[in-house]
Amino acid sequence: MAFPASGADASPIPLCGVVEGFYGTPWSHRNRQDMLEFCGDQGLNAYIYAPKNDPYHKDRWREPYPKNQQKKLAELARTADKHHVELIFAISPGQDLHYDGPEGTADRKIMLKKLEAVHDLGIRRFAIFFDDIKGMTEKSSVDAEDARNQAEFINEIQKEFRAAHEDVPPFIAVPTEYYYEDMVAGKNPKPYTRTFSEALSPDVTVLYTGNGVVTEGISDRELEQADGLYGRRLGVWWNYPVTDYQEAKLALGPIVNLPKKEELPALFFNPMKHERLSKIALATGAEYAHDPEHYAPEAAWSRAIKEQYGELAADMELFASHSQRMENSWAHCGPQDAAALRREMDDLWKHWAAGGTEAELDWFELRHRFQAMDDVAVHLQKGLPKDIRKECAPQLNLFGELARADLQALQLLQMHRSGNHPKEVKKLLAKLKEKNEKFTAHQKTARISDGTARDFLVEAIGYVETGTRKTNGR
Ligand code: 14T
Repeated sequence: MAFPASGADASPIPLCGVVEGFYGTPWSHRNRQDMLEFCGDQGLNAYIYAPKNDPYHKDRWREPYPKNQQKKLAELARTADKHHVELIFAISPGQDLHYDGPEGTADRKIMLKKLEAVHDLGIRRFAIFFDDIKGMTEKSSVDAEDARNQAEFINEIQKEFRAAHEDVPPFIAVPTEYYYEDMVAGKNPKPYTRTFSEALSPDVTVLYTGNGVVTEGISDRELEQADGLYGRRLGVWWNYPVTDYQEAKLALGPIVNLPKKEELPALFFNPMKHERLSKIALATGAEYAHDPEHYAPEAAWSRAIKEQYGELAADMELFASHSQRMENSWAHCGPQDAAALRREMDDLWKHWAAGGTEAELDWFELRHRFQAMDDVAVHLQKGLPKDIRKECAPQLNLFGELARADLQALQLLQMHRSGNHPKEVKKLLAKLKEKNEKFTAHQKTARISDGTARDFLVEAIGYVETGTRKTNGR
């Protein structure tokens, strides 16, 4: 859906867009140009340039951009302008910034010079980030003194820089304690957060990521609570569809569970290294931003895929429905993978042991589903534009392989049930166990359909081996 970037129908969230803030391979110049145009089309009005692996953004922040990169940044600024998107330059000096003495004075000068050079390229808004500071791991946490230093640094830089440039709006900041659970001890703010929030100039927009780094959502109540803690309205840095902590998986679902009523001063989505595939979630994020209260994630998601995939939309919907959930020991976000298929699998297991028509119908239903997955994998492999196919090749390949393995697992169940071919059952069982091990071994490269198509194979093997259903904890 296309929204106007300004005017009566514009987003109620004043600054809303993308933060290129992920670890790993940064987007290419072409990716960025393309994303700026996409933001403009979607009515997203801001783009924060903050690639963790751009040395001039973080590790070597003091050094000026080389000529060829200056040229590219200037080009991005022009593209942003053309599409009514505000390009925001972020810098992450935290890991080795000096605050006191001559070194502190020198670093403030260096920072002003660096921002000046970026301003010269046509960029007008700036952000200073203190998240994930190297060296903090030794100290394990930040304290009130760190907070005062950082806040006063931002205040001073902002004051001097804005005094020299009327056209520069207030800064954006990310603190070191940037998620709620890290900001509090019990109900009270920890020393860092208390001092940072009090010392930082009130016109600076602070971004936080919700209760954790990557979480299920932010309710109105939770946002209100975080705002209360900070003594200002916090903006949100939303870590979906980013996948830098588990690159084997693609986050192709909609944005879900953001506040409905509370007003956000700013909202930025951190995407995947896969620029094209990030657009599904980002388009839903744009819909959310334009009407948070009435946002309907699934409908927005279907619309986004229709708009972006045309004739391949139905195929892409099925593939994407199997790749939405991001989860590991500390990250939990996005809708379950293929929830409808999971229900059908549960139906089969409910009926299978007893047999009868119901079990048979469930079996045929599943065969139809797995067959459709196989077809979709073939269609997409043939039909997707090359740049998109490249972004999802391992997962698309796995999708087809899982479908075919699950079809064989259905075959196994049927043969096992009939009792007519014990030898063949044994052979097929061994073959499928081998496949299963292969999928597990390749989990670092590709994951899809977690808890659903990926698990059917495991469940069927378990059933045939033990006569009961292995449920994988479900
Ligand atoms: F600045 C923050 F809001 C933020 O989210 N920082 C990073 C971000 O660059 C990264 O893309 C994102 C997802 O991995 O999470 C933050 O980085 C972390 C944080 C962790 F606690 C990476 C790993 C962690 F264990």
